[in-house]
Amino acid sequence: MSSADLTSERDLPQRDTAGKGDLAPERDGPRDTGMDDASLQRWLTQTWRTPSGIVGALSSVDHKIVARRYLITAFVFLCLGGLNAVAMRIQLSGPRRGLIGPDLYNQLFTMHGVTMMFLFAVPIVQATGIYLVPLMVGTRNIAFPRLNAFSYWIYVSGGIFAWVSFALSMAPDVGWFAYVPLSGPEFAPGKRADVWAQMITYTEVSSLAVAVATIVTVLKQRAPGMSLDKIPLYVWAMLVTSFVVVFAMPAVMITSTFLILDRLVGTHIFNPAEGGDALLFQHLFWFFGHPEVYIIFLPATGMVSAIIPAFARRPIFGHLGLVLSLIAVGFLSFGLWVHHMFATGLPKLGASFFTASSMMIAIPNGLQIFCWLATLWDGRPVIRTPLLFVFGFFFIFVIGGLTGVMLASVPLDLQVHDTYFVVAHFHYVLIGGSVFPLLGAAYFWFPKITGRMMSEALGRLHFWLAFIGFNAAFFPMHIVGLWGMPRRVYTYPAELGWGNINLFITAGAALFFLSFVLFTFNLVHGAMRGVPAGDNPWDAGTLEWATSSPPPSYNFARIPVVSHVEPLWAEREAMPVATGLRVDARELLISTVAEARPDIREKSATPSIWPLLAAVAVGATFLYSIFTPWAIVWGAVPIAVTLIGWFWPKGDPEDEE
Ligand code: HEM
Ligand SMILES: [Cu+2]
Repeated sequence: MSSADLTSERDLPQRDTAGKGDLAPERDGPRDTGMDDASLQRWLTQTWRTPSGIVGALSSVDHKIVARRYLITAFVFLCLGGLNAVAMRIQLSGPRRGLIGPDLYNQLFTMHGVTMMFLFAVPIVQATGIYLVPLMVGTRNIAFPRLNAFSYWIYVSGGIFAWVSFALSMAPDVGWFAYVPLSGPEFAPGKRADVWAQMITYTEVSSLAVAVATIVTVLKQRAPGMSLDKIPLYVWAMLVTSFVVVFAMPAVMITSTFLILDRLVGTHIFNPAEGGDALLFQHLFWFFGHPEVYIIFLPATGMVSAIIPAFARRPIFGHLGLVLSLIAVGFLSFGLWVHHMFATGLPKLGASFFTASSMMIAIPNGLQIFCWLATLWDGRPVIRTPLLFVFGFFFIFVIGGLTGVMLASVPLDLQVHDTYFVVAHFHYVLIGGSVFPLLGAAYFWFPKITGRMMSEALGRLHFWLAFIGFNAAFFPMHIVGLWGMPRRVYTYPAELGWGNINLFITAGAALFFLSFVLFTFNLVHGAMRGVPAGDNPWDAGTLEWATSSPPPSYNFARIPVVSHVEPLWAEREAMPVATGLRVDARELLISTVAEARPDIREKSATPSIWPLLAAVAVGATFLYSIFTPWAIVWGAVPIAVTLIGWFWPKGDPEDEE
């Protein structure tokens, strides 16, 4: 094994965390220079282990453990949101069904939208990133591991908060975007809209935390040699997505905070009668809401860009073009929000501008599809389940994109606004653009997470059930939408003749749901009984496949040195490695932003229970704040206590004589 010893050229300084001035070399513990594999692994296992026991499990800061929890939780929310959808579809399967009344129906579609967008789609793409990004850039943990653990606790408690309120029949019933004045103090008495507002602000804290950790991991913790042009596309996608999160999420948090202020404190921010502005709500909301679609979609394109080369057996065509289109989509996604507001009567010039920009975003998206097809065309594709889901994505997403271009034209939008045509469009985009790639990614990276393979035969069956079920459920919605069936109605009269087609839609939805039952079986069966996978079952080229499956707590015994986009394809025999990190303390290699030259050695946080306690304090404060604004004052005390515990300076025992 060749080794680029970092210590030989220039000994990397260690960041002094205890504020004791320059560390004397003798206080610097053992380093992995020249150590044999067995003792190196023994040291690292000891240093990076998560403590045992229940408290140990709750204090874990290992990005893989946090990510696994995130993934499982998000999947549970997908199933819950899916159950809501099935309930709605049963009610709509024929005219004048008396199963679900209007009140419950309002809660059902609101909870469905809220769950899918805030508790499933965004968290699951971020969770995938938490798992994969540190492995793909060749580092031992994510940046800010305690913040990362904190974000999970925030997310799961926010989700439980929403679903408990649903169980208590207190769930929001104002739609996932909760427009004022419908959600304002006048038309939404009770606590429902408050639950919406606080739950959104609260869970988006977790999304921001993950975004910040991802950005720093990608920019500062890349393996030596992984300059900007050698970053895998999936990692690029997560980097761009994280920036979009950082700029978009605060907009929705401001919206929901303004709403709760109007409701609880009596401000009139959205009340035109008192000088406020109701349309401001929609502008703020959609300044987040449109980029939100890309927060879900960009990581999915990154997944597609990882799956295609692995199965086409060649590097991706147009790497640079794909990076540039990711960045372009990230930027452009902020310029389109008004296309959700065409029906509000905007000035003509403004509407034309947003029509043009909405159509423009089809260009970088088209370029991406072109590069993927070129890669497949030129390669020797082996068709396995992950690639099947990518094909499904092409088909469904292109239809969704076409109806999107249709909707970007104002006259058409005005006709079909608030009909099932729109419901069909956004499910084509969301499910085609995100759920199908995610399913492909699940089959693709499952072996890296569990060390076992999922069944290929069941995978194919799953794909066909999902593909047929999906199209049967959602394609006819375009048609009933054009016939005029409005969305968000709990029933319709028989005379309109919408009964048969709705029955067909419901059957399709049932088939689609069934495909997820099969998928769940395949997941559980694969995790317990699947064939052992080995390190690199697909013979793929990026760094996550360089370590064992599942990876050890320290990810890599020796930090790889990178000189290609697909280092494993370039260095078939032996990968060069960097040495020089301490083995008795959690040290990471920090590198320069552009060229990824090793720069400094830095400590990574140790396990701690404080992130969990801090999340409990923040959660209690938010929960209490739907009853009284004073909660913010009292809640500040426990939050401060837990943050002090979290950041309490602790000398590194190895550093002290
Ligand atoms: C089993 C699959 C699904 C079915 C059968 C389904 C069905 C439906 C139906 C019937 C509605 C319209 C309710 C109404 O307007 O009366 C709806 C709304 C919605 N769906 Fe889905 N859906 C599914 C999956 C998803 C997924 C995976 C997402 C997101 C990733 C999603 C996001 C939404 C959103 C945001 C709304 C709007 C909610 C609102 O109007 O407040 N759905 N869905
Ligand atoms: Cu949009």
